[in-house]
Amino acid sequence: MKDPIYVTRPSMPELTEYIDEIKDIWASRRLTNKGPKHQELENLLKEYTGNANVSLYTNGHMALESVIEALELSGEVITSPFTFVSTTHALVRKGLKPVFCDINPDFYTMDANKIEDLVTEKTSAILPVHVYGSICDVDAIKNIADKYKLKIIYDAAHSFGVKVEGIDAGNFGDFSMYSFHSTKVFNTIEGGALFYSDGRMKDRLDSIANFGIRDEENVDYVSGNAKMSEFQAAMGICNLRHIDGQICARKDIYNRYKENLDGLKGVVLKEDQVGVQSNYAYFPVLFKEDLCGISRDEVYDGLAKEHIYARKYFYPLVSRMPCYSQRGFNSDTPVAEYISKEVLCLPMYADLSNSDVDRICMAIRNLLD
Ligand code: T4K
Repeated sequence: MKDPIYVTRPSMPELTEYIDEIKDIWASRRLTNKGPKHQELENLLKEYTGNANVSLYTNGHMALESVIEALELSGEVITSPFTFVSTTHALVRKGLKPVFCDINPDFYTMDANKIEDLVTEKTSAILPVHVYGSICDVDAIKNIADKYKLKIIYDAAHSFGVKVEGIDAGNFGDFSMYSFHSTKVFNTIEGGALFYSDGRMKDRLDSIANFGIRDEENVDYVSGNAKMSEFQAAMGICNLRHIDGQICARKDIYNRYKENLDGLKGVVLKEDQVGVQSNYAYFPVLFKEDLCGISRDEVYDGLAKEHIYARKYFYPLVSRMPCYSQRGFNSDTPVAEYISKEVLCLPMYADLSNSDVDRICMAIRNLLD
C-alpha cells in the first residue's frame, strides 16, 4: 500500500532543539501565565513581523473572541462565509450577528465592492479573512471602515509571513488575528496571536486573556482563560528559527505543482497577487466540471482511493452549516457558493517531497483522463 499523504503536516524542529529549549522551563517550573518564554516569543515576533504590538493566545479562535470582547462590539459584523467555522463562531458566541459578504472569484477574499450595501446603522465592524494567505483589498476596506466608523479585524489565520509591498500582513486594519495551530505555516502546537495598531490596547487584551485580572486584588473584565503556555511558546521560538527555510521549501512545492497542473483544461489555480510575497500556506485548485469532465467531489474521492487526502477547505460555506443555515442569516453569496463547490486544497507542507507532488499530480491527470 502506498504511504498516505495528508493535506498538511506540522513543521517541527529537531527533538533535541525543542528539548534544549524547554530545559529552563523544567528547571524553573514556570509553566504558564506569561512566563519568560511567552515574553521572548512576543519579542521575537515583533522583530520578525515589524509589528510593534502583539499579544499571544492559546489558539487563534480565542484571540478572535478576545478582541471582540476588548472592543465591546455590538450588533452586526460584515464577514466572509468562505472560511473556517471559527470566524463566524467567534462572532455568534459573542452575541453578534454575522452579515455574510460575497467573495471575489480570483483570490476568494471578501469582495470590497459588495461591502457598502451591507452596512446598516447596526454594523460595528468588518471581519474579512485573508483566506489561504491571499490578502484582502485592504485599501478599499479601510476606506469603507473610515467612512462608516467601523473597526476592522482581519482573520489572518492563514497569513503568517505574508508581506504586501514589503509590509507584514499583520499591519492592516485595527487588529489581525493569527492562528499558530499545528496545521499552519508557523505553529506553536496550538496557539494564536493578535497584532494591532494601537499599543494602548495591550493591557486590556492581556488582561482579557487572563480572566480579566489586573492585579491580585482587582479583576476588571468578566473574561475567560486564553493564555499561551510556556511549552507552546518554546515550540514557537524553535519554529521561528526555521520559518524562512520552511516558506522557501513551500515555494518550491508550489512551483512544482504549477509546472505539473498549469494549463490542464478545467483546472484553475489561484492567481499570484501582484506585490504580495506569499507564504504558500495552501494549494487550492478549482475543478470546473463542465470543462474538465469530473467534479471536485470525484477528484476528492479518486485521490482518497490513492491514499491522498486533500481537503474541501471551505465547503460547505459557513452559512450553509447546520448550526447556521436555519438562523436567518443572509446567504446570498453566489461567488462563494460556486467556489466552495469547486475548490479542493491539495496537500501542502514544507517537507512534502517532489516525488509526492508528482504522485498527486499524476493521480489528478489520471482522473481527468
Ligand atoms: N480562522 C481561520 C480562517 C482558520 O483557518 C482557523 C483554523 C481559525 C480561524 C482558528 O484558529 P485556531 O483556533 O485553530 O488556532 C484544521 C485546524 O484544526 C484549524 O486550526 C484550521 N483553521 C483549519 C483550516 O484546519 P481540521 O478540522 O481540518 O483539522 P484536522 O485535524 O482534520 O487536520 C487536517 C490534517 O492535518 C490531518 O488530516 C492530518 C494533519 N495533521 C493535523 C494535526 C492537528 C497533522 O499531521 N498533525 C496534527 O497535529 O482543522
